[in-house]
Amino acid sequence: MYSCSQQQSCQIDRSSRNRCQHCRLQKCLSLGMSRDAVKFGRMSKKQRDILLAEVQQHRLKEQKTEAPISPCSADPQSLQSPLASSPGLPQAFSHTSAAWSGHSRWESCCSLRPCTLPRAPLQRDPLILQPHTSENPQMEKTCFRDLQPHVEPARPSVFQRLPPCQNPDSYINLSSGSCPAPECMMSVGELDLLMQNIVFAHRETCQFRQENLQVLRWETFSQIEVQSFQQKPMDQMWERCVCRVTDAIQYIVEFAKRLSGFMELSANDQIVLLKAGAVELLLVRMSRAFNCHNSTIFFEGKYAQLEIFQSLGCDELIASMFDLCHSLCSLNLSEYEIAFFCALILLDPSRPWLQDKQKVETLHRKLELSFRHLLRRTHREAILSKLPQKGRLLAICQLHMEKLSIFHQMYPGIAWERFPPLYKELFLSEPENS
Ligand code: HC3
Repeated sequence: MYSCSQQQSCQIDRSSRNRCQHCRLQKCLSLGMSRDAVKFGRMSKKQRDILLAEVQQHRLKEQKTEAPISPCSADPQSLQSPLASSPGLPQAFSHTSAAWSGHSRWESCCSLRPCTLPRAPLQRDPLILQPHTSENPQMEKTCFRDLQPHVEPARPSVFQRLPPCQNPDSYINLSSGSCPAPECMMSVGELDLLMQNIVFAHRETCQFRQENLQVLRWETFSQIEVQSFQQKPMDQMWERCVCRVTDAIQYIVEFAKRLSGFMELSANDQIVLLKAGAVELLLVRMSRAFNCHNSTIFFEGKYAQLEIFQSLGCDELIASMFDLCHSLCSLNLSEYEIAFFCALILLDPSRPWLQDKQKVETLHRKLELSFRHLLRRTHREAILSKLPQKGRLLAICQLHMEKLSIFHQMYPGIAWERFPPLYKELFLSEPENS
């Protein structure tokens, strides 16, 4: 605690800054420095290094399961290797900011501040979500910002040579009759390059590494823990789940941003595709974190039985999500296949409100060719007819929207006041979200 011997109005500049600690502190705070920054500023380099090392150690412990978001590795074959973290990515994807501000891992997602997000996809500037970070005050001001693409744009000539070919019932076109063989349209090199892009994008943004999920898959909640979840008030459980879901969707946004061609779409089309595809991708990603032997899903550090979500009042929704996970798990999809399936769902040219449907069609067609090429090489073409149809994913998404709307009617105000901005932006309609 500092005090000022004058009238708390000392001039503070470079030469006089050490004369009055009270006024210096007040000036720092008034200029927007956080108390932590003020404190750290006063530490010696040695003290700061010790503290940073401690925080780093704490972070590593917390990251037991979480996959870092990292730059592309040169090894497309291995999805197993741990990757270094990427300096260019938003802090919300590391837990540094949570650690500094004293929040636990599970609190960090809700540190997103309210912000203005585009309500309608049309007529907006090119904006993409940036999560809030307490370390980067600039980021606090806006949620959607311009972003540079993470990947090289694909060569237009490759796209232009692809003929349109669509089957509305499936994410993958199975009618090979009207579609030329991939090799005729794209070189093997091009097909492989695209495959690498998809796989890297997935690997960098998958949130939890497969091997870590495997290690934890038998760690389930105890009966007492299950009961404690079940006794939680409905609104609290909703808020908690919505925060987790929003966290996962932020990783999906990052996945989209890395997909070749996505950042070259108009802002409108990026938003349309993300709004329409986010939950579908979440469902597919959910299957990675599902243990089909005991029907449990990874939730807040352990594997959760279906009953844990009882107080949400969404039994039918959760049951259909778990059912889908069972179906997907029975296909034994590799990380490559999951990556492709997600990319195909996201870049779906049949989404309503797309401005440049043709561009998305071309991207989708190219993805399809590359996916088929991979499946041919791995002798896995049989899975194509077994992947869930669009209608099944759509039905679950609609159920989610219905349940959200019921919750919103039951607890007017809660969704608006306590749900993260990204979730509101994606799932609450205009009048509710204004
Ligand atoms: C359990 C969960 C669905 C699965 C979500 C997963 C495991 C999906 C894969 C991501 O990489 C990680 C991840 C994070 C959050 C997990 C969700 C939290 C809550 C949700 C339940 C099924 C409840 C959903 C309820 C509601 C109404 C919000 O949709």
